[in-house]
Amino acid sequence: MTDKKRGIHELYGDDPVAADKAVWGRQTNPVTRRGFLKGSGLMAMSAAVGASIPFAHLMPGGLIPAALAQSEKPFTIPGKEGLIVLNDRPVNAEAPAHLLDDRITPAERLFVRNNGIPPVADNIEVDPWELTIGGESVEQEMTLSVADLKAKFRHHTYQLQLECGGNGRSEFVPPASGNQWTTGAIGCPQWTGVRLRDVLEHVGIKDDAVYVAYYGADTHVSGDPNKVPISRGVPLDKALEDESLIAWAMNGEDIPHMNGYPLRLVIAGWPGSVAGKWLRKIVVRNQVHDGPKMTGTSYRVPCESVAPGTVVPDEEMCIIESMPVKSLVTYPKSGIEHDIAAKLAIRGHAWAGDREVVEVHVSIDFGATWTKATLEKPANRFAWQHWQASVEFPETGYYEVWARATDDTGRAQPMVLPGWNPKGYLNNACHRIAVQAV
Ligand SMILES: Nc1nc2c(c(=O)[nH]1)N[C@H]1C(S)=C(S)[C@@H](COP(=O)(O)O)O[C@H]1N2
Ligand SMILES: [Mo]
Repeated sequence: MTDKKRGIHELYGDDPVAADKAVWGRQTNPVTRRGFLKGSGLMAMSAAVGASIPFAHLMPGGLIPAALAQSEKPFTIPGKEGLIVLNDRPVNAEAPAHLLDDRITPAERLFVRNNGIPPVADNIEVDPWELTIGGESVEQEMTLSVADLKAKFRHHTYQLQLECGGNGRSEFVPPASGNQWTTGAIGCPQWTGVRLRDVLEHVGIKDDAVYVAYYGADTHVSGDPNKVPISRGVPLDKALEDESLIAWAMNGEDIPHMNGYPLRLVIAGWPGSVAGKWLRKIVVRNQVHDGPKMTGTSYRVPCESVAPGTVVPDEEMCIIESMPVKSLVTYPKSGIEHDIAAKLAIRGHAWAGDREVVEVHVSIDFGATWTKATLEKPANRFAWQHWQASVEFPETGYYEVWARATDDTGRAQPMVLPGWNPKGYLNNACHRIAVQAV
């Protein structure tokens, strides 16, 4: 063992993402054959070849393992073709920006963020699937089947954005541990279900209720049945909004297994981590919920901004609420060649958590000048908004197209990385794509 390799084990122990970064550089790359050209994560590579790689530290960066070069098997999650797999235990996969071009995100392109091991797909039966509503602030605990939910309450369909709080994490310096999301942990499908509010009113909640949280059917990666991978919640006001749903359908079909089949919460505009998948239990609390990933540094940022790398005491960390204003360029794909004689049509989406986006601008000169894009209204509150613009390149050469959205409070996306925080949340820096004008 070289000193470097030994050091990595001592430093990072069982944290595969941190170890990957140390061995292979900042970016944990996709588990695709193409990804290996760029040097994939050590854990992911081991999983892909089916064994640990003792001499991994001697492998040239970017080498395609022969086992894979000879295999025809693509490394994809069934039903999620095209997504870039960041990690496989638990499974985490994101969409490259150009695959998010649809106005309504198709099931295939919706990212997957698992904190634990999902219930086995073949063992899930919808009929006996039950949801219990309990906690110290319900009048009386109640259990409802999916059929009860469908029969007893009015159905609602909304297009709602879902974005992981850690989307964009890969850019933070000093780096933050966790999934190294680039820009693809966002999607905006259409969800159908019943209002959380209607169900809570039916069950009856006490006057002291302040928080509503979830438990899912997934299990802890350690295999310990007494451990819960994640259980988060939102203040009562957010839970009672019209668009806060207990959903059984996405884009008119069953929710995909990896996205929470057969039942999940959708609470839009806040970190995706409040939207419980494989929903088994809802608890109404008389205090801020204290489940796993609600406390410490999880889904929290320093209440006051800090210098990069600062160690922040837990009591100075605040729970993330609305996600910040953000946008994506979804067409064209980054890296294209474009004929200088023609204008280039560009488009994408913009969103701002609980708020609305009022303007999107684009720049082809590294932010020196900006052109206003055409921006549509959202399909409904908490849906992303589509924008388009057209640009002309003055001469041949390398350009970047930058997009910048502004919300209805006047806040715009920063052009460089926003406030550093220990876990790398809320990176809403402008999205950039490369264009070669030829
Ligand atoms: N039961 C359960 N719910 C969960 C999670 C999980 O690991 N288990 N992950 C959360 C996180 S961190 C995010 S960002 C979203 C991701 O939803 P998706 O995988 O459908 O994209 O689900 C949330 N709900
Ligand atoms: Mo997340």
